[in-house]
Amino acid sequence: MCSSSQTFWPRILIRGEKLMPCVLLTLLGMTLMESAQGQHMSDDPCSVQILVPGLKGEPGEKGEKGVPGRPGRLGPQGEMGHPGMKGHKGNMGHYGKMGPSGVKGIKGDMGDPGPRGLNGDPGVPCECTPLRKMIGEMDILVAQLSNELKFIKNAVAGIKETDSKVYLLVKEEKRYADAEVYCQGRGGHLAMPKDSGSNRAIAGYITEAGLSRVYIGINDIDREGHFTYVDRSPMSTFSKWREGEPNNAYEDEDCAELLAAGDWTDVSCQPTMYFVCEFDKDSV
Ligand SMILES: [Ca+2]
Ligand SMILES: [Ca+2]
Repeated sequence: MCSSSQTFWPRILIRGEKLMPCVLLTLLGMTLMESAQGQHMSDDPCSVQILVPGLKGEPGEKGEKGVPGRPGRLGPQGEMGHPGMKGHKGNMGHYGKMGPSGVKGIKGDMGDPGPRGLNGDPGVPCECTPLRKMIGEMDILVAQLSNELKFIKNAVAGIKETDSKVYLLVKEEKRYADAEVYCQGRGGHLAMPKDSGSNRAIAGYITEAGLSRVYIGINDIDREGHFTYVDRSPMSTFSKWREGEPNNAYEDEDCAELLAAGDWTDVSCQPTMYFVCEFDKDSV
């Protein structure tokens, strides 16, 4: 087995330089053990290959500075830095799409008149004069018919009659003279009550209509204080003056009104009020 100790050295050297201190320690240990235990070494020289640490030696001299090491691993990501300064304003971008239509605006002022147009073609001569005359006559007829229709409506609405008279309440406010003209235009006069029966009929008429007074056909226009009927017939047997009337108040009362109660009073002829016409039954 001692022959193996002679091949031991080359094998250890092949493993590398790091084994050299161990080999040296081994040789040192062998030397020490050979001096102390020479008998054992001679019996089994191969067993001393076991590396046994020796006593700690004296510190060696400081070696020279080694070569720089390799770069270390990549470090962790750093924190976000502070914002930099504001950059310059960029160039203007492209125009966007057209937006939706807005609300309709307020109508503007009228514009200036345009230029005068060309003259039109000459018209066809027509016989217009007779037509215009006919149209004018028709307008007059329509106006008359309208008045007649109003009169008939009034009559149908509630005409009053006695044995010999027909009374019509006209709900159109007129002055005394105009009221008489109206009644005459229809063949009558303002109402002339010549007895209590007719006076009561007229008074009931205006009461039913909800009125308080109407003109009747009595006046002293021709001679102050001398009352006659509007057809100039004398007041001979019947009168229905209210107590204290006629009084010619303000020296301006020459016409007469009939109150709803049936009494008469003299009043001015100028105020406008409703009135009652009378017609002879023979003429209606
Ligand atoms: Ca009078
Ligand atoms: Ca009076």
